[in-house]
Amino acid sequence: LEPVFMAKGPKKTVFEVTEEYFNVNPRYKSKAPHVRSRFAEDDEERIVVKKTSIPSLGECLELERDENFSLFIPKHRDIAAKLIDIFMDIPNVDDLLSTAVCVRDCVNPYLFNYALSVAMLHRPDTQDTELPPFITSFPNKFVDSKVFAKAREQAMMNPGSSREPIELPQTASDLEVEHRLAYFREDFGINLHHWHWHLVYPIKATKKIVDKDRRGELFYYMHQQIIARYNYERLCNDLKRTKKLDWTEEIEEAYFPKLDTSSNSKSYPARVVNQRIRDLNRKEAKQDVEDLKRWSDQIFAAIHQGSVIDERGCIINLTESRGIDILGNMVEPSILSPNRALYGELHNMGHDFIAYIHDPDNRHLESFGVMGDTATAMRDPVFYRWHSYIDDIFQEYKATLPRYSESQLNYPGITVSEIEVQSHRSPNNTFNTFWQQSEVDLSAGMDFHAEGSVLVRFTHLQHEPFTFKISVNNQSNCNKQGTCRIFLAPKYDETGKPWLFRDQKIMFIELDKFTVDLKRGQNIITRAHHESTVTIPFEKTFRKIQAGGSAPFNFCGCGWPDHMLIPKGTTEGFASQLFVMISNYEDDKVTQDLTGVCNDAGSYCGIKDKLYPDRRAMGYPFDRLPRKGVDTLQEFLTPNMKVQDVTIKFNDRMSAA
Ligand code: CUO
Repeated sequence: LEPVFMAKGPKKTVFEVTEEYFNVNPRYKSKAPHVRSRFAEDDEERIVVKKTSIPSLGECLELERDENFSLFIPKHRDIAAKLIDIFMDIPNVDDLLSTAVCVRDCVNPYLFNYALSVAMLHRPDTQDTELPPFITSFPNKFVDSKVFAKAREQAMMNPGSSREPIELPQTASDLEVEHRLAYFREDFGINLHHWHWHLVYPIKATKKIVDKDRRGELFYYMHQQIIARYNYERLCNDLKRTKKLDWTEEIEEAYFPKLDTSSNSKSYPARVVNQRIRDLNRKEAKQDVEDLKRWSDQIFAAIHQGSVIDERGCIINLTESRGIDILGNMVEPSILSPNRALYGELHNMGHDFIAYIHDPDNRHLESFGVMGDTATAMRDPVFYRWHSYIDDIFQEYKATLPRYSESQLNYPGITVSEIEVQSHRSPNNTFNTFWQQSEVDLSAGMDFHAEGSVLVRFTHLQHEPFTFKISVNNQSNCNKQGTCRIFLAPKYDETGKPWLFRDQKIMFIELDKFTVDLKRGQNIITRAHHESTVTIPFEKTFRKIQAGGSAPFNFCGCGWPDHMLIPKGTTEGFASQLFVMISNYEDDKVTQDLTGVCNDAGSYCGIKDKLYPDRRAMGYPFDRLPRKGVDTLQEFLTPNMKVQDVTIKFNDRMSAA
């Protein structure tokens, strides 16, 4: 029996079980003498599975161990919520471990990992225990299945000794233009971020776990930023922005995942070109396509009325401050939706319809495709088409809000006079990108005994280190504080024309946001890329399990990967606009104690158990239509903002990490 989570480091962990354990897990009974014989070794950590630790699992056992698990399937969510509750209710860590050992051996492994991970993120007594990166637990959800055959072969031929890294095969062909974006969609760090985000913000669990500050708004904003980033990359690759999905039409884009759903080597189903979603009639998911129309009609009606109707028939106004949060929870929806009967399951069921497009009535006995899983959904081009549709709903709502007046944007007395990007070895105002090769050890997630490491070498985008240098003049009579907001957008649209502000505003990607002290007179602010509150560093994305880990890493697993902070650009240099704004801290400030809390990537992930660290609407100042008479970015600017033309230059070379 392999360890559940290596909570105490890389020492081998064994479990002592009682007769009751075999009542729950009878399939191990025949192996009992073998299991017990391992208890004698000195250097092993021993965990006793107590009789009292065997919970009543009920419906948690209904999901077969070899099935795939999806947060978008209501039944799976219900089971997960139940298992999260079981883990949350256990009084102490020893008992949690003991129960986890027992549960692990009889429930579906993805369900187990998800529920235990959510519980460990939210239990006060497991805050210092690291979760292993999901990619090392379930590499099959990230890595081409060919790699595992090679790893097995290597392990047999070369047991225990140092092995050559296995090269991740290319999954892009020149014939399919969508493959130009494979480096983004299949990036390990991006998919890990998305999986982790949904772990931190579950759709269903106890209210205490789900009801985080501005959760619905963050669902909107984090996914809006993903779409903005994807569209940016598309323009860099000579492609148009992604088209929002019209579910009544065929989906032009195909997707072939080349992943296995589990260690039993069943492939993730593919989607060929020109498929259309159809009514679902499966045991785990029954829904008519027509329901999407019904739900979206109700949602749009609510947006235009400026209010929603809750389950008791009460009217709740979509106010300027709270409206987007209500709408986010309602469109997703999470259990915080004000009325699931009326507004339905729009976004989640959209994932399901697409995920089952190849077998909507289960006649072929096929499981769901990558869109059914938050760890894999971002690999598929249709993810961005579906989320563009979802984002359009939020943009429709944002267009109903009062526009920011000049006084809501300006910071009197504060002028941003100059901004500059300083990179090593290149002219100022240039971001440099290139390919980099890195390695990750996936031995922990192998289903065979992989003594030693199983290194996989993969290629990812990377940018040169850079620093922002921002000159700010404080002409007021006092020292001041401000929030420095840094965004980047393409300078031209796909036809090469300058943008209208109303279109460019949703193309801005956030690069950083931080508080600054401004003394009277001239101030120079310098800020390095690795300080960004959008990202987590490469090492954290792929962090190793440290012996006796003490830092509260769990929440920090959420964050855009630093290596994808800057879009790819082009070899000639991709014209972009860097935007910097200093807003009045008095209007942004959120007073709370953040000592000892991980707040690496607050912009897209929030801060655990704390308020979102910025009082403004997420995406401010680009989240609303501009004031009357403003058609261009230049016209939008107030003295506390500045735009600088910059270039993103891609160097088509390969560098080792
Ligand atoms: Cu993150 Cu649709 O919500 O994938």
